[in-house]
Amino acid sequence: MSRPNSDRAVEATLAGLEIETPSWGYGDSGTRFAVFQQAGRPRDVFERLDDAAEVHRLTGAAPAVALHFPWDHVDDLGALRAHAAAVGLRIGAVNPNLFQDSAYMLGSITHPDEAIRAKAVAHLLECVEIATELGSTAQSLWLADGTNYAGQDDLRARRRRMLEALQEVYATLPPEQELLVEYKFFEPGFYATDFADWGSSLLVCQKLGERAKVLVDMGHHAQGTNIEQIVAILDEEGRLGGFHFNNRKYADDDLIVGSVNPFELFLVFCELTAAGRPLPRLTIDQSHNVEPKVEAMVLSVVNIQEAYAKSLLVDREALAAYQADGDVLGGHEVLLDAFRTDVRPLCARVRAAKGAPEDPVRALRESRYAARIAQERGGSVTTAGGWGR
Ligand code: LRH
Ligand code: MN
Repeated sequence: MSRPNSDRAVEATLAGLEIETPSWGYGDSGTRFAVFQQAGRPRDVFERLDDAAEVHRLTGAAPAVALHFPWDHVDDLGALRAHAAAVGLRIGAVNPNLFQDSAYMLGSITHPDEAIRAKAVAHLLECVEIATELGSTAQSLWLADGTNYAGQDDLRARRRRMLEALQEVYATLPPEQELLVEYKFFEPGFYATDFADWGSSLLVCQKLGERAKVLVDMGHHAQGTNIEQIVAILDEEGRLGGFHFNNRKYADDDLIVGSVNPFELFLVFCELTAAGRPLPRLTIDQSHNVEPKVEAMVLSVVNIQEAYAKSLLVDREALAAYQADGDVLGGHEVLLDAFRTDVRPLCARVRAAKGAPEDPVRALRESRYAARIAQERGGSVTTAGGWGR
């Protein structure tokens, strides 16, 4: 099958790929059963930025870091912003945290108690300030809000409370910031989740304003959900604000993006590149419970680079022609042709042109970065967290 886009054109487009890695992907993470600490784990947000800078050095495609507050809290935000710049990074989306404070057991901005809602709004307003000081242009909001039993709360009243609170926050959003609303179909809510699906997020975004958009986390859908179709719909509505890339086999597993279903990731990028519009904010959101964290992040960026490169190889004219002819498998085979193309040499050339190693994972292993930071950062590793501890 012919190649519509020359490799040179694909390389030029691929060189523009910019991914945000999550500060929390470098630190301790685990399941409700245990959190296994790893040697060399970053001791603070500055060292998390150092690890993120190493991922950018090795891939040439990860120039930003998403932060989470209060996990990344520091007294001197100026020093944090300066450190990011010093290691060649910028601050990506700011993620508020309304899911750990005990006050939010029954909800945050959906809580029946007005005082609790006011506390939650205060945190959201603080995060808007933090983003301004850090030069961040996005609030990335995920609410754990939900209920566990039918009748536990009035589902409509919760939605009204949520909307009222978000309207108050949106009204303070400086023009350079957007609000990304992430949904998740369950957990920690096991009966109802207030932002359970793309529709519930989209409807609220449309009520808030133009700079409110939906964030799609790959692990937040029921089994069998067609995520690339959701991408197409949100993109057509101009409300596709961003992604949290990861992969799952069962639930919100937060595994390495593309490690379970690389074809799905490719199809998501086929939709992202279908309209020729600029890509939305692309953020990785993973928890590396047993795998080496920096290597996991490097492999994740490589998997995204390759999925994007393959989507840029799709013969769009042939695809449209087969679709117009009702040729059921013609279009599918056009996609398979691009998906089955080995884009590793192309991606290696793009990296080399940006001064990054052609094979980032091998370069990381040969650099013995993990051994060096384990040496430098010392620190005993104990099994922390989890039930009964
Ligand atoms: C919730 C979520 C959300 C983050 C958290 C770390 O499952 O995807 O995006 O705040 O993980
Ligand atoms: Mn997420």
